[in-house]
Amino acid sequence: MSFYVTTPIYYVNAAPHLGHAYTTIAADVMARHMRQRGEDVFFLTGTDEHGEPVAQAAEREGVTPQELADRNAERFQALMPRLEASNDFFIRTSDPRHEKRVQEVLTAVYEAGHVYKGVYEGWYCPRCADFKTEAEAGPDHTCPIHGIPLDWEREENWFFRLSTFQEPLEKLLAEDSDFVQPRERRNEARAFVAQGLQDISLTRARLRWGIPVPWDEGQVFYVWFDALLNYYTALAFARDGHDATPEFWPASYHLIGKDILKFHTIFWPAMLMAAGIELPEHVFVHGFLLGGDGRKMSKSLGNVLDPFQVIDELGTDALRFYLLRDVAFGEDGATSMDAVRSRYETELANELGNLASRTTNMVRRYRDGQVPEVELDAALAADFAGLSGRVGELVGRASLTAALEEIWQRVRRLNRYVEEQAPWQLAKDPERAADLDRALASLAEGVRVVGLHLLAYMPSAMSRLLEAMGERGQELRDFGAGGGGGSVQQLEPLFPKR
Ligand code: ME8
Repeated sequence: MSFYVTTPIYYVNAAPHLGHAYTTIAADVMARHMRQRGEDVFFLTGTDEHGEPVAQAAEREGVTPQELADRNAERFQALMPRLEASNDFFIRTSDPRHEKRVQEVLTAVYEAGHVYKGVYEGWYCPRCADFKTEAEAGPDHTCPIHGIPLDWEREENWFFRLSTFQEPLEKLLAEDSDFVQPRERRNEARAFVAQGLQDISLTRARLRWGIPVPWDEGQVFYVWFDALLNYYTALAFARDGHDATPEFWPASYHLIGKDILKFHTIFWPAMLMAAGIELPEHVFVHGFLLGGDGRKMSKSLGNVLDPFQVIDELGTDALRFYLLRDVAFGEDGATSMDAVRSRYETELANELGNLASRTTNMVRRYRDGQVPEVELDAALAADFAGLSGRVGELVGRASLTAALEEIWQRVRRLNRYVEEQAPWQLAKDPERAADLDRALASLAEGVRVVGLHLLAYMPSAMSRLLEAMGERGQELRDFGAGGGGGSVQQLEPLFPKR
């Protein structure tokens, strides 16, 4: 089976920030988890380089749009290894291979009769690159997202007949559909369609920084269609020497923030229908990370959590864990350095870190590093029953916080098990050697299973743990399915106290 997951492609008009790291980490957890399940995975991220947001930022900085794109795309590319993102490709929309394919797809849409020439007149936000309806515009015709005055635009350009997809979209977003998740977001998309869809601009006449329209060279494509198509075009050239589209299209999951819901849940499927291309399976819309004060993150408010500070101080695993643990994936949530430090100490260092070091230390001290090959504790096994199926089901529908909670309950269970069994007491009594064997073997097995399930969330620390625990493979498995035995090595603290 194949699994194809994407992040939005990020605008190169600004430097990478926590919001970008967030969606990337979430997609990475899904990709890594699916690889552990033996799926053939493709994970795509990249940068959105055309359109007004970039052209205007370049002008402000006195450089060409391509120079700005090159400079900032590099910063986004450099972000990926720092997050331990295992993306299979990084697409840049100024890549000529993308441009050519966008022209091909949109020409097919034009030839199929879904495009006509008209005059656009209305409000436009150059930072969103979005045409706003009266209902969407903020007070005094300002952008509800950026707060800047909207521009009144009037230009002749080519229109996409979005209105003809009213019914197919209603069907796509119907009550029983899971195309858009979570359900509240699906309802938001439905409400937008229910207002009645209007045709939208497919091209821009005044802008130069974009992909030329093949049938009207004076115009460029509206940046959103150029950008959305990245999910499809990339597959054609991401793998050297062959077109991976047949293997991976349709995409399994597009992960996006709620700011770009309209584009992904309405414009995108309509455009694909017009082009005769199969629709992606799911769009998962996550919430917004907010400042520590619960307000929108903003540099001027000084409430922005800096992902690089977290990485430098506590490591990438801590950042990844924190973001998916502290804010329920799908909802909005406040973030702060204090909250990261607190999760690090209470959960990573005290709960997981201590469990790992106690387990390795005890197997080494009492059994010379050899995990006894004996029957495992039935009560503990019962508390682990069905874990991998449950976690798989949750991660499979992007419920990443709920899946992490399932795993964490087992971390806590293992800590209680250590206290209940008190192996240090058993070790004093030679007659209880069999009990000690069973306790140590069960504990080692529990730690291995927990480590395997946490590997997608914290790849570095969990690889170290699994290696020290003598776990050979990375496939997800249930408690007791690993064969047991094996040897355990010394483990440096996974999450050292700071
Ligand atoms: O919109 N909380 O790019 P962009 C959570 N180029 N996620 C956040 C966030 C926050 N505070 N801020 C940003 C664009 N994000 C277009 C996309 S896709 C075909 C084109 C994340 O650089 C979230 O995923 O503004 C959001 O949707 C995305 O960054 C917007 O990134």
